[in-house]
Amino acid sequence: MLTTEEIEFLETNGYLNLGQLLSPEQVKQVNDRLAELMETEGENAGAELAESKYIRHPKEEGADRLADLVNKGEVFDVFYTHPRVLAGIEAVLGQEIKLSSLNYRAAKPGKGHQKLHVDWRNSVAGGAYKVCNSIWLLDDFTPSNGSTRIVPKTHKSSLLPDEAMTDPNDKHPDEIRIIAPAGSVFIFNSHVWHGGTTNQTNQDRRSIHSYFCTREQPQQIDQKKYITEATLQRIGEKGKYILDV
Ligand SMILES: O=C(O)CCC(=O)C(=O)O
Repeated sequence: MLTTEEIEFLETNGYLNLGQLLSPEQVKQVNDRLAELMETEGENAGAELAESKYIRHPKEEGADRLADLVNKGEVFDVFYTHPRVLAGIEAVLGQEIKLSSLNYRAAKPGKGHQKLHVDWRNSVAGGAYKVCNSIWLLDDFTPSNGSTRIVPKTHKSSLLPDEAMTDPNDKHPDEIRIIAPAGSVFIFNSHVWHGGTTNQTNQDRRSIHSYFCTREQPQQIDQKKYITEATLQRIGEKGKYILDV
């Protein structure tokens, strides 16, 4: 599913561009469904994150969030079953993986900046990685619309950004941006230093994070708690395994 060069690139740099895995029609379908959900959930959008013990910052001023997309439409099944994505996650975490959460994040105009961070409490310089993300671009990511920043190779650092930088809000000299057309998917090792940037345009910058963990970890969203009969009927044994339901 991944070439040797792709696996090596991911291992060395902590991220990998998997290319455009969604067609323009799929991107539109997904965006239409997300807009519908934002409308119907209103103030409650992202509420499942607040119910989780395993999310440190359930609310983010300046970003729209939706959570538990697993149970909000068939259109989201691909986000945790795509073979190239699973191969990328397995290249980082090993074979024993499961979905931790499937969430929407849109950086609002004028907002979206985050300090550089990792999604784990400490550095795991030895390479026993615990968590790995895939970010699905639902708009073209450009230098000005809040594209994600990553500091390549820092998944191997023994320091976290808070420890290594005077101010992790600052631009890092080695940081790169995820710049690619809508429909593209990037794997990033969640132990690599990364963060959102300010969206300087007047339109939302939309994405879905399909976030995985090793099998012994608790999930950010307890999939057993939220799983619906409709999802169970649809996703087959492989889907159930990935969700751990
Ligand atoms: O959406 C992005 O650009 C990155 C978001 C992120 O790193 C986070 O929410 O922890």
